[in-house]
Amino acid sequence: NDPGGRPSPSRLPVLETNANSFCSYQVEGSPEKDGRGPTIWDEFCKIPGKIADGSSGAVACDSYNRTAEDISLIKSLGANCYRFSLAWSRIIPLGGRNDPINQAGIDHYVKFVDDLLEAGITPFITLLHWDVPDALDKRYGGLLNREEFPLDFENYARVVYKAIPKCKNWITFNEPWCSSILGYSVGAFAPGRTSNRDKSPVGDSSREPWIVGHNLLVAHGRAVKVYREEFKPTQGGQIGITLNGDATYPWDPEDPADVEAANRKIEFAISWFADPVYFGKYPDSMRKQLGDRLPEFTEEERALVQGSNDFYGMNHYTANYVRHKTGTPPPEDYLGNLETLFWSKSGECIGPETESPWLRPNPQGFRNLINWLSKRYNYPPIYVTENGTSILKENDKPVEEILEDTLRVEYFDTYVKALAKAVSEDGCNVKGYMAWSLLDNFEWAEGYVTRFGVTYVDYEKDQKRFPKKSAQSLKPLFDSLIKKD
Ligand code: PNW
Repeated sequence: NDPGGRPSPSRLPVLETNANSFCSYQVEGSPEKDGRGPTIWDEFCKIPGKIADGSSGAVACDSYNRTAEDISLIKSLGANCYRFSLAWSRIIPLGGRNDPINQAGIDHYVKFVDDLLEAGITPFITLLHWDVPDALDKRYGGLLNREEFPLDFENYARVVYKAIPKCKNWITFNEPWCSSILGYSVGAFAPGRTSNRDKSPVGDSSREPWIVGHNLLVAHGRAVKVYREEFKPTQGGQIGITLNGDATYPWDPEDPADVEAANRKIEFAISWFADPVYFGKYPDSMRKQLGDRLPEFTEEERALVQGSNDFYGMNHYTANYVRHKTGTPPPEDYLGNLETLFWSKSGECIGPETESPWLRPNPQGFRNLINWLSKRYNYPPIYVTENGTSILKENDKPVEEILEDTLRVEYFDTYVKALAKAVSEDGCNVKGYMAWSLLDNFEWAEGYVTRFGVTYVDYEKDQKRFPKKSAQSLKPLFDSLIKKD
């Protein structure tokens, strides 16, 4: 493939992986073991009313103590790659560049990577999947601090690259949109800041999400620069950022205002981060709507951020119909709501209900969005780093029924086939696919009620794992699609 250019359509020789994805706080448990420091999620879970079932990640899947068992599980499902995140506060418990390094935390992850490689599984490491060390939040406002946060993240990244040279695939951040919007506008995720007076802690949602997004971009740029200058020449790996984003359909495809709103919705979710990474600037639609509430890149920051992806990490779950609105939106309202989202129109529903209020399956949307990204960013290599679904009331069913997760089997079947078409018919450059997720786990504000796993975890009985039907479906699905020479 001509790097950056549109490759000629082919029969999926590109999909290296059938794999699974994970985040430290959602699976590890053991929040104090081996010297781990507290994170903003440990603190957030203590606030009454923040987590649906009043739970936390304190035990979760107990994965910190079951690495051997989990690696055998991954292997038994035929996956050849595993994405997981590190807990920064296990490596530098207080987080900062002048704080002590915790060798026990490093040793744990070094061994985990060694064991994965031994089992023939390629590790993809996410440096930060939302669980910011709490000490940094208390010390200087964490992600809100434009001077300190990027430097501390750069230092942490350097410590990790040095300690784990065998890992060749790095993701700086998972879903900065969620950290910014859910953490500093909606208030549903840690640290939960919001302008909504019915909730606390109180923040300024008219500005904070855009500042946090900006700081995450600059921190990403710094971590990439360090990797490229100090480690890539000898280690030879690749690095990128993972962004989430839903597909959109204009409510009325004949109405240019709806078409524009559908596009703007993607720009506010994805291009907010991807345009600076690929083009060195924020989208015009955002500047127009947010004015000076959206920070400006200094020349130094722009140079750090532009060109900072070796690949595009894509997390994707759902789609929406989008209808435009007019008027001046309140500044605290994160999208400025110049659009309204719908699940159905004229009796036609975008997809079946799931346990997640924000998720309805629509596989055609996946293909459309892969094409949208490929065209806008000139056919970059894409790794799908998360894709999957919850199932309506799955948690209320008897275990035998949970294990027969037909809707999830169908979700993967239709989504992966849509992805295969984006590659073989549309010429998109998708390199790998990772399902979300290997195990049922701590689903953030939804607690343990919502299950995304291809493996059932019995939280009542010692975290025992039982693969669901979907767990067995992925390997045959990929075998049927990947071209063998
Ligand atoms: C992703 N939304 O999060 C995360 O990367 C995972 O940690 C998470 O478990 C998974 O999706 C399933 O939820 C999202 O409200 C959470 O739009 C919420 C939203 C989007 C992504």
